[in-house]
Amino acid sequence: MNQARKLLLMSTPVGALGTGQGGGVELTVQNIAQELQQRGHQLEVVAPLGSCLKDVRVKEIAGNFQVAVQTQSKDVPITIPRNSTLGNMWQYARQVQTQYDLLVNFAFDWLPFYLTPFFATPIAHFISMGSMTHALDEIMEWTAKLHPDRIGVYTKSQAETFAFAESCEILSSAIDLSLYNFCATPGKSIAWLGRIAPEKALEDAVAAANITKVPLKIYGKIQDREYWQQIQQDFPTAPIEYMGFLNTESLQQELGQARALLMTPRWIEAFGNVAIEALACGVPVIAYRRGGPSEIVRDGITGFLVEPDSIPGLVTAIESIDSLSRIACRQQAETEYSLPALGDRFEVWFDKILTAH
Ligand code: HBI
Repeated sequence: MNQARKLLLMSTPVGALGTGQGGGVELTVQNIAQELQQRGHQLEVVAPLGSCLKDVRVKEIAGNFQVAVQTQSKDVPITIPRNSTLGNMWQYARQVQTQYDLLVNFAFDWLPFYLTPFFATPIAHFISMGSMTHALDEIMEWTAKLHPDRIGVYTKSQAETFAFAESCEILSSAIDLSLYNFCATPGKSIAWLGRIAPEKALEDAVAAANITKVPLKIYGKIQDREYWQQIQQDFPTAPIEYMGFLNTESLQQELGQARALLMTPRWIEAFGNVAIEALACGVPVIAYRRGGPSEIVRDGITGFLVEPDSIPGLVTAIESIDSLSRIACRQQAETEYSLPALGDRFEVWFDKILTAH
């Protein structure tokens, strides 16, 4: 970007940033804010009360959170609670908008899209998931038609879940690689990492461990307790161990010991941050050829892409994973998923918007 910009970043309104409630996009906001500030842009992040970001100014806004959209069905109407955090965030944005060159919305919610033409300052939207509900699809499509260059996504397969895929800017994702250490020699086990919930299909990874008898270490929050109980009942003798939800420091320490990371998404994962966390530690990724991970893994080089929902496919991949170079995994993370690489992609996007505006 040829000049420093003044940017107002509008957070997801489903929870306070820094608590993990915001899910994957929380990491994206932290990383992009840190990187853009590093490059001399002035920015402020508007986020729910209780939010905190490392080295970034946060304007905290009180109110009641939005319901997480992935808990809703496709035909739900738009709901906004009384004293809405989302509504309060955009009241504040309206008042301060003239102090900024660009507003960047990270909420997967109806209001910011609807407000886009009502604001004098241009609003760019980073969409953090694939298509979720009809009402949201409709307002996002309407916004994409009005301003074709204003929608950013993680991956092509995520964009293709929307009718406006062609007008999406593919921004991919990144992590702070300085927090992840390369591990050249793994232990005996493989790893699975993520929210323990049906859309993540942990049962397939457990089934593969049950067949190969390779120990499987499981990391992440138990989001759906019955689902987790059911898996343990269905596979009483599988060599699995639940390791809990670890912070980045201890997670990368453990993850680096894995011979491979298994990713078994049943839904179209918009990106799959856990894949680049594994690559950063030198761990090859075995993933279903579905959604974000299928655009991250270099098949046969930094992991294997498997026929979706095929447990025999997972088994075959596990049995040949030791043939891959762990250095190649770290190198892919450094080339494509570093914070500078992410900052470059966002600056190109912002330049396109601001020169067209
Ligand atoms: N739900 N309503 C709503 N709004 C969001 O911004 C949102 C969400 N669910 C999940 C989510 N954001 C993030 O965790 C995504 O990164 C998945």
